[in-house]
Amino acid sequence: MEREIGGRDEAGRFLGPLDQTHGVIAEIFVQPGIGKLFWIAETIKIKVIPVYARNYVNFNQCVSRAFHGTGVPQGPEQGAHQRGLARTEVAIEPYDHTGCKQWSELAAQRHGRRFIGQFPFQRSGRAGRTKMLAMHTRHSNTAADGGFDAAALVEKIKRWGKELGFSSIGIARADVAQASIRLERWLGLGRQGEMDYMAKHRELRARPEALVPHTVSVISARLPYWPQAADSARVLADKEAAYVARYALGRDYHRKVRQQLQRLATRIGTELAATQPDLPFSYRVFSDSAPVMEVEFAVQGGISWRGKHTLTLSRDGSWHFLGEIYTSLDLPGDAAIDEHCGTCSRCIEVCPTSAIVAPYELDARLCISYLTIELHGPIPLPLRPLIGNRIYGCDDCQLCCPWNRFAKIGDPDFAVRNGLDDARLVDLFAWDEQEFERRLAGSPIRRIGHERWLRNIAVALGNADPTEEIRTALLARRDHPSALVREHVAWALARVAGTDW
Ligand code: B12
Ligand code: SF4
Ligand code: SF4
Repeated sequence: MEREIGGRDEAGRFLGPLDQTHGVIAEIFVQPGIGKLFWIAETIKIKVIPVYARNYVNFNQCVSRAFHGTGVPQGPEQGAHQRGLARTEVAIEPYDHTGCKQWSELAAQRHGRRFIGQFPFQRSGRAGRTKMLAMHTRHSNTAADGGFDAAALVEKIKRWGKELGFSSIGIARADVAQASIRLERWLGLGRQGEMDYMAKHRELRARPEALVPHTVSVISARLPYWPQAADSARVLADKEAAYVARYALGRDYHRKVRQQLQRLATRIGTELAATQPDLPFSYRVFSDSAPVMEVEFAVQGGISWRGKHTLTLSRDGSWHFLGEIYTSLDLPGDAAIDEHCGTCSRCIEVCPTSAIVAPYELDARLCISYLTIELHGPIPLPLRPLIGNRIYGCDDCQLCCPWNRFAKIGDPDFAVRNGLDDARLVDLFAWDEQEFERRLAGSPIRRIGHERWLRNIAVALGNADPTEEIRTALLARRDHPSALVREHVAWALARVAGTDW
C-alpha cells in the first residue's frame, strides 16, 4: 500500500494532517469508512508530486476529512457527524483531461459538486502518462437539514458581504493542522517576544472547535482600510514628522469589523430561520479579538494569498483587515488562490530592521510594529535608530509592494482623524495624558497608553536632525514620572547632543 501511494516522503505528505509515519498510514487504510478511497487506491496509483508546502495543504485537509474518527479523533467532521449535522464527503475521481482547470470546475458543477483541485498521477500499467485527478466535495442533504443548499447560501453570504463593504468573503474549513505546526515552530524560536498570549492560547488557536464548540466552517472576510492621506514616502522622509501606520489613522478596526460581521451573521440567521428553521446555526465573530489563525483562514478561504511579508495579499493589495465568523454550518470550503509574489522580494529588502528573516517568516521581536505597539518595556538600544520617525506601527513592507499600486480607498470609518497622517513630532509629544485620551478615543492607538506614546515619540525625536525646538521638547519631559519615558528621553537628548549613550 505504501508503494501504491508513493515513496516515503510523498506518503507522509499525502496524509500530512494525520501523521507522517507509515504505520499510521497502514492503520488508516484498514479503518472502516474509507472504502471508497481504498477501492480507488487499489485501482489507480496516486502519486503525490512533491511540491511547495502550501500547494498540497488543501488537498491534505480535504482527504483528511474522509477519515472520520480515525486519524483526527477531535476533527470537526466527526463532531458534526455525531450531532447529526450535514457533513462533507470527499470523493476522488480519475480525470483524463490534462491542464484545463476551468473545464474541471464546470464539469464538477454539472454534477452538483464543487471542484477542489487536481494533480498529476500515473495510472497503473500506463506509466509515463500524466493525467489529472479531480477531487470533489459533496455536501450531503440529510433528512436532518431538510435539503439544505449550502452552496446557494454561500453565494448569498458573499453577496451580502459585499453589500456590507467587505471586499471579499471566502469559506474555509475549520482545520488549521498544518499551520499549527508552523505556529509551534515560531513559538519554539521565541519569535513572539513578549506577546505571551500567542503561546498561552496556542491550543485554542490550533483547534477552532475548542474555542467555539461545534465550529466546522469559517467565513473569512477582508475589509479595506487604505485612507486618503498625506503621501507616506514624504512623511517618512521628513524627520520632524510623525509616521503613524495607515491602519491606525482613523477608527479602531476591531469593533468596526466585528460589527459588520455581526450584521452578516444576523442576515444569515434570518435567512435560515425562514428557509431552514430546523437547521442548527451557532456562530461567533472575530477580528484580531481572540486566538484565531486569521491569515490562514483567509488563505484557505481563497480571499488572499500570503505575501512574503507574512500578511495576506490580493490583486487589490494588502491594505485590509481580516475578520471571521466561526460557525456550526457545514459550508463548502473555497479553493485557495494562486500566489503572485513570484520572484519579488522587495518587502524583505526594505524592512528597516530585517524582521522578515526569510520569505514568510517574521521575527516579531525585530518588527517596528511590535516594538512600538506590543512591547511594554524599553525598546532595545540597537533597534532605536532603525525606527526612524515611525511612532506607531510600520508599513514599509506594504508600501513597497507592487500589488498595493492597485489599492482603492477603503471604508470611510478609517479616514484620517486628528491630522495624524501629517503631524509634527513635537506637537504630538506635547499632548498631556488627558489630551491623549480625548483625541484618541475610538482609535487603536489609545491601547498603548500615554506612557508608551511618549516613549515612541522620544525615540523618533532622538532620530531627527537636532534642533533647538526638539531639545526643548525633550527637556520638558526629562523629569516625567515614568522611568520608561525618562530613560528614552535621556537617550534622545544624548543623540541630540551628539554624545554616546
Ligand atoms: C501577532 C500579530 C502581529 C505581530 C506578529 C506578526 C506576524 N507576522 O506574526 C506583530 C506585532 C509584529 C504584527 C504586526 C503587524 N500586523 Co499583525 N497580527 C498579529 C496577529 C494577532 C497574529 C498573527 C500570528 O498568528 N502570528 C503567528 C505566526 C506564527 O504567524 P505567521 O507569521 O502568520 O506565520 C505563518 C506563516 O508565516 C507560515 N510560514 C512560516 N514559515 C513558512 C515557510 C513557508 C515556505 C510557508 C509557505 C509558510 C510559512 O507559517 C506560520 C503559521 O501559519 C494577527 C491577528 C490574528 N489573530 O491572526 C494580526 C494581523 C496578522 N496583523 C495585521 C496587521 C495589519 C499588522 C501590521 C500591518 C500593522 C502595522 N501596520 O504595523 C503589521 C505587519 C507586520 C508583518 N509584516 O507581519 C493584520 C493583517 C491583515 C493582512 N492584510 O494580512 C492581522 C490579520 C489583524 C487583522 N485582523 O487584520 N502583528
Ligand atoms: S512592519 Fe516594518 S518592521 Fe515589521 S516587517 Fe514590515 S517593514 Fe519590517
Ligand atoms: S513586496 Fe513582493 S514579495 Fe513582498 S508581498 Fe509584495 S509582491 Fe510579495
